[in-house]
Amino acid sequence: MPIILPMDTHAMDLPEPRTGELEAAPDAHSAGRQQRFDRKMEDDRKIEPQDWMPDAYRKTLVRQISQHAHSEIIGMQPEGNWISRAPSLKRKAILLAKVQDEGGHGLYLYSAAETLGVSRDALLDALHSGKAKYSSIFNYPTPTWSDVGVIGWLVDGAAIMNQVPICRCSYGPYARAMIRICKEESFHQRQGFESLMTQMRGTAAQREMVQDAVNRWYWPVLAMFGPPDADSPNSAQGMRWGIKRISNDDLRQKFVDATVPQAKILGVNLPDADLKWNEQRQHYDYGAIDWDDFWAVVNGQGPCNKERLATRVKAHADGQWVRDAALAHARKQQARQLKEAA
Ligand code: BYC
Repeated sequence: MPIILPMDTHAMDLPEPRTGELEAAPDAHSAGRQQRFDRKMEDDRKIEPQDWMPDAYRKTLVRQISQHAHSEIIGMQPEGNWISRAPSLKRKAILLAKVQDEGGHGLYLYSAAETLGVSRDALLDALHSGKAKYSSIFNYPTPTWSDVGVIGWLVDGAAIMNQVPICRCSYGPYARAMIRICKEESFHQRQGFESLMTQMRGTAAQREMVQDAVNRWYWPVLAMFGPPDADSPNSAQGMRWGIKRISNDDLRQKFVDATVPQAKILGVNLPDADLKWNEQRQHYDYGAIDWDDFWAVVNGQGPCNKERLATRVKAHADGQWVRDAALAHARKQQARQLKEAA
């Protein structure tokens, strides 16, 4: 993936260096920058785009924020599929707004990634060529209206669990983007739950439809938190850098603990025969996740990977005229302003 790194702008937020510092050997200078960065990490202070940061920190953030942005815009598809078939005007308006919110989240996140010196075009190229990852969860189909409610309840519920801690991420632009995103995700989760509650108060066929959707989404949602901590290559460093605050397994456990009582209120069964309260741990025990299935989906073999990517590439190509028109308009305006100023 072509990443354009900005020049070192550390000096921009520092007082003029003293002569001694100017004459210091380059390695002493880099050690000083590293020390200042490490001190910020220890003090739990934010890193901002103009601050010096190690290359590996920058690359990790570009990886995570861009994957997150891609997930948001690909995530518009499974539900977008139902906008024209929503059962009422009210549900249609809610769904339209939700899918637009997801698009908006993608835009804040691409902007946050751009502050790290990578261009949006390069990020989108990586997505469209299949090089970049996006969340496994969006490669599953949405055959019924209940799938839309279950995405709101479980997928957005898992997203909030994962994303609230990112509001405290050490990188300022990512942390700030997450605050608004989490508020919106929280609303999405509630609307999903409310839609399912309505369906559960309906006919036996509607209740069956909800249960069937829960059966299909529950395990992929648990896997969505990422591999077990012991098999998570990026976790340890991500935690040291304050990018990741809570581990994959701990978030998964928090999610299971929060979901069980909600499932009871809804009146649905979670499809896990091993799900049981553990008095000693004060948590629910849960069954084994099929990690082979998870990796197959991550690596392109899920039920909808090809369709999701093809739809995304087509939407980008179909939107070319809009980008061209916006650019032409901006150029015209700029030329007019220059003429007026002359
Ligand atoms: N799917 O070492 P690990 C949303 C990859 S949007 C695919 O634990 P890390 C929503 C991982 O990238 C949901 N790949 O990594 C939108 C890594 O591969 P690379 C997206 C996954 O980064 C619309 C490898 O596995 N949320 O919620 O420490 C509507 C090893 O993993 C997945 C975010 O992106 C997966 N599920 O932890 C509704 C949140 N899991 O990159 C909802 C921000 C892992 O080394 N991201 N992988 O090749 C994160 O919090 C972290 O990046 C993750 C992974 C927890 C996802």
